[in-house]
Amino acid sequence: MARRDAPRHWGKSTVETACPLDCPDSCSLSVEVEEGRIVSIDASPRNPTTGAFICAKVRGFADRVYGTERLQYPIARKGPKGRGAFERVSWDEAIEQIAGRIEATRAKWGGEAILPLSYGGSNGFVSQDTADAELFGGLGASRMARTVCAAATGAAYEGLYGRMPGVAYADYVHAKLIVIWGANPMASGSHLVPFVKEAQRRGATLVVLDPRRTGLARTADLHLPLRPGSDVAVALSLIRFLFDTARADTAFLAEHATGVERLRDRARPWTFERAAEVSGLPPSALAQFADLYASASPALIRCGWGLERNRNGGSAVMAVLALPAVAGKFGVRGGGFTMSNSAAWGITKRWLQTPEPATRVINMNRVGRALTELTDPPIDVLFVYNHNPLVTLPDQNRVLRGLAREDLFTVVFDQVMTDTARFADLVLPSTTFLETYDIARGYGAYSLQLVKPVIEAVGESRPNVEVFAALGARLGIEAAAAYECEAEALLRVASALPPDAGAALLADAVPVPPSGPAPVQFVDVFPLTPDHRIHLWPEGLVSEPGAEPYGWQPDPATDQHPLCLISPASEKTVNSTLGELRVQPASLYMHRDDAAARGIEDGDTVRVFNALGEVHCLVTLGEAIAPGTVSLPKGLWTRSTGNERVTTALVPDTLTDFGAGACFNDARVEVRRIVTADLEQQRVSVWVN
Ligand SMILES: Nc1nc2c(c(=O)[nH]1)N[C@H]1C(S)=C(S)[C@@H](COP(=O)(O)OP(=O)(O)OC[C@H]3O[C@@H](n4cnc5c(=O)[nH]c(N)nc54)[C@H](O)[C@@H]3O)O[C@H]1N2
Ligand SMILES: Nc1nc2c(c(=O)[nH]1)N[C@H]1C(S)=C(S)[C@@H](COP(=O)(O)OP(=O)(O)OC[C@H]3O[C@@H](n4cnc5c(=O)[nH]c(N)nc54)[C@H](O)[C@@H]3O)O[C@H]1N2
Ligand SMILES: [Mo]
Repeated sequence: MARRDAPRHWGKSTVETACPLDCPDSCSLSVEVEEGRIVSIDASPRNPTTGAFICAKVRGFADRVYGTERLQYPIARKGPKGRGAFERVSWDEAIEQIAGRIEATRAKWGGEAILPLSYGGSNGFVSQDTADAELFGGLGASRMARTVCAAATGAAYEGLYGRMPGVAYADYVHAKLIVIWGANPMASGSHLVPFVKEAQRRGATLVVLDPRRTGLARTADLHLPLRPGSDVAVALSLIRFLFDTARADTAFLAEHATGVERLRDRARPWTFERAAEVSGLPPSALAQFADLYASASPALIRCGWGLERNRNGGSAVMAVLALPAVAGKFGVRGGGFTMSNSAAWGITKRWLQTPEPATRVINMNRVGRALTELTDPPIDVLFVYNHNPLVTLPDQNRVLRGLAREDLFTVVFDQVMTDTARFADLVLPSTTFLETYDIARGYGAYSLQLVKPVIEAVGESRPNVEVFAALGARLGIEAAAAYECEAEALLRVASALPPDAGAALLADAVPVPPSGPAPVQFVDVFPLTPDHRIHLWPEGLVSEPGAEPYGWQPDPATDQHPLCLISPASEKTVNSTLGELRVQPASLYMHRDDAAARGIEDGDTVRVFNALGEVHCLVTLGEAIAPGTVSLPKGLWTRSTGNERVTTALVPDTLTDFGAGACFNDARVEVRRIVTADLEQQRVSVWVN
């Protein structure tokens, strides 16, 4: 196998690269290297949107690169599954073992008994969907529906607008009203924040819809702490108001939209009073919001992902994205909306040679079921990469039962010894983005950038393409074997990008998307639907049985489990990436009144539970959350709690109304104080045996 040309930096040098981690911003980075080691990582002024600062996570990323948990060489399981005992093997032995098992599995069950399990949110275009896709496609493996995130938002956005590009961060300064709806940019995409603050300095009004009083909510003119899952009701009550008070832009709708009457019908029952009942907000606050939105121009909505992660997620996003159309907010700089800008580059994976096989598709939100229930054929080989399913997928206990199967052959390919890796038969060490080439694309900020190796690969870690190419060579899958090294993979991908973008990237410049750096919606960009109109009643979406656009399904709370548990992004990790560096034990955030009703005090150890599982953790009390809602971060590692379970142990594997997405925020729980305090004493080994 060809090894990549690692750069050698003698003495001190600064390397310009970019961050591919799963975040809307995708920062440019300047990395200082001395004697081949990373000395510092900071913002690079190359990219004006992210040039002033970067997050603490990436500034400290060298702690992962050189950390004690970093995987240095391949290891093979010794002893029972999940026990965590491994012994070192060579790369050749590891490749041989995997290939041998894949051949045996295919002979016995056929290719569908192999399941590649990846998500790749923190991967660019080189380290995901290149040699890996060719390999698993060529093997006729089961396919993965990558629905853990942005499935409902994606369905709604695609359905209404064909993913028309959104308002650029820099244009937020022109808005007179900014609505931050189900997003927490201070944690999850911080380069939007300075533009929002500048708009506020220039007199803009800020409205935040979030069950938590987030950093931006604290500075907002109006904070609406709605009940999670009630956004569709709130947005439809505004739409009803706009039509009923003749403030809907009927001329714009007639020219640019279809399905107007059907939307109006769905909005009709949603008076402010009814939306108030469902959302827990006062009707007067809804009326105030509606009036602010109808009156202001330019008015801008930043739609996030918090509102999608429940049974009504698709309809909620449809209703929120319909608002600027109904209210006639497009056509001015600083007006309209931003959702995900990932489609703005028009990139399709043209570099792939193997057509996707027509094999069965497994929804990743139900991997626990796939591993424990499928028989025709069962999953016999599981190949996990670019993903940490044991902590990030719904219904952790079911995923755990699947991973604990002694007969399942599991490969985990990662940078560090994750919770998932503990259940592997073989663990393979991968490079980080500071050791490889990749192409990073922002999905908030408009950026597409080259990621470059800054240091040599640590230990025996290898980039994804090399490993999948080696397996391809061994298994006779030519299209995978053709990726000789990652530099070659980079050229292959870059030459299949839209020509301007590919050329700019290879010249190490920062390309501009086809729609320009700051498009005005309905001036520079129009819906990418076939007829270039807004489909307010989107047809043909993947929907759960019985789901209709702008539908509302009641809250799943019960008397036994009345509290709504949400699990937003935290400043400490990117999903579970960097969770190994978390030092504080996890803490549930709870409203003081909910705690008082249960005799819980600040700093207590609590049991958060429902029918699916339980989590033991600390509790922090305050008033920065709607009563009835509690919050525990996503992306925790099992060591951060007292019983080796994380938030996902409480999350049902039900699906969103549209897009078959995850319902992380449909977890309903009860919370009780654990009397014998002390997290450490609670730490019992509950994995297996
Ligand atoms: N630091 C950091 N940054 C990240 C990530 C990370 O893990 N850490 N993750 C990245 C990824 S993968 C993604 S998808 C994005 C997500 O970025 P965001 O869209 O910001 O997503 P969340 O943090 O899930 O939720 C945002 C807010 O929605 C609120 N919320 C929860 N339920 C509801 C609801 O039903 N309605 C409304 N209106 N609000 C609700 C939460 O309280 C939270 O403050 O962030 C990315 N950026
Ligand atoms: N409770 C709860 N859980 C959630 C959510 C929630 O709202 N609530 N939201 C979810 C969301 S928004 C998302 S996007 C998912 C994401 O969930 P995951 O896809 O599991 O993302 P990460 O936890 O970051 O895990 C990615 C793993 O890939 C590894 N990796 C990174 N680069 C490479 C590489 O080049 N090669 C290899 N081989 N490995 C690499 C990293 O080290 C890391 O362990 O989590 C979801 N989980
Ligand atoms: Mo995500």
